[in-house]
Amino acid sequence: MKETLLILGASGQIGIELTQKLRKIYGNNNVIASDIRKGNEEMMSSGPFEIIDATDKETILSVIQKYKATQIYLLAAMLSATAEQHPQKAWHLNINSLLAVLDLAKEKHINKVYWPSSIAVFGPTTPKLNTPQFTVMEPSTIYGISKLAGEFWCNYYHEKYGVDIRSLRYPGIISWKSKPGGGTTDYAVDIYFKALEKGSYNCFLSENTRLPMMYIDDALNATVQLMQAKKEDIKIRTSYNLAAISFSPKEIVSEIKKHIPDFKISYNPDFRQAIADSWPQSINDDYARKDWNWKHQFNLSSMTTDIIKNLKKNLL
Ligand code: AKB
Repeated sequence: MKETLLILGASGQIGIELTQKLRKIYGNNNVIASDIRKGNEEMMSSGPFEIIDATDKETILSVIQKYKATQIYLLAAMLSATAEQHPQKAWHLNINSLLAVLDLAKEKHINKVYWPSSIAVFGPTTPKLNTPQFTVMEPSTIYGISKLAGEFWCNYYHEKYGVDIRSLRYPGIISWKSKPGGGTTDYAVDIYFKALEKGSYNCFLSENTRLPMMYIDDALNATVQLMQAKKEDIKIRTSYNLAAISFSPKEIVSEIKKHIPDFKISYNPDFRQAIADSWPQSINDDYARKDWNWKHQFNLSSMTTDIIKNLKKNLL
């Protein structure tokens, strides 16, 4: 069956790169990018683009019908740090977009849905090391609360209405083509840009704050692999734990110094420190590895080498 994919929130950090990857796999005209604002030059010129508010079910339906879309990737969301400043708006966007899409799947307008969850579903009472798939979940951020509620909406729609919804609990995603906005793990992207542009970085987390992270290439591969897996191999319909690497600001700094020996770092923790302190340090993703053969490729050292090589080409 020919698949046509609609991406909601395509102009965000993951959307920009996922859209290009999916266009390579499924063909440019079979991947409809959309966002509340225009995409970048490459996205707008390489395939169809529509302006969509991801909470507006009627507009989503009209675009599904226009292109005969069969699947939705819902990436629109307000991330942890911004959500703490705008709790009501964050809840509205994160939950109502999901409910709109789940309803469209229930009504059989589309046959498959991808929706990312996050390590933010865990909270201060969760075991911090090698955090299991099934464990205590008492998130203290509005972003985490919305993702946890969203996971159970996904599971409910799967159990009650047979909706084929698939989800991953992303750790912090590190990319160099596109920057994140409003997350707690964003420092690990900014630090590379600032290292090359200024030779120094003022970090908003303390030096020993360890968090689960992943290079964008691994995150994109995991997403495609999950969506292409056989239905019967997807055993978890809340969201899968997903892991690659864990590191602290201090560890990323020592890796960057191997390439830029004069790099200078200062630490000025702000309100994001409390968010980071409530999250796990490392994640156990055995279920993803067992159910659909997930494997990551990049460690801190190979990721740093790849990012610095690419940023040198593109920034300098
Ligand atoms: C954030 O920091 O809010 C996100 C996430 C871990 O989901 N990157």
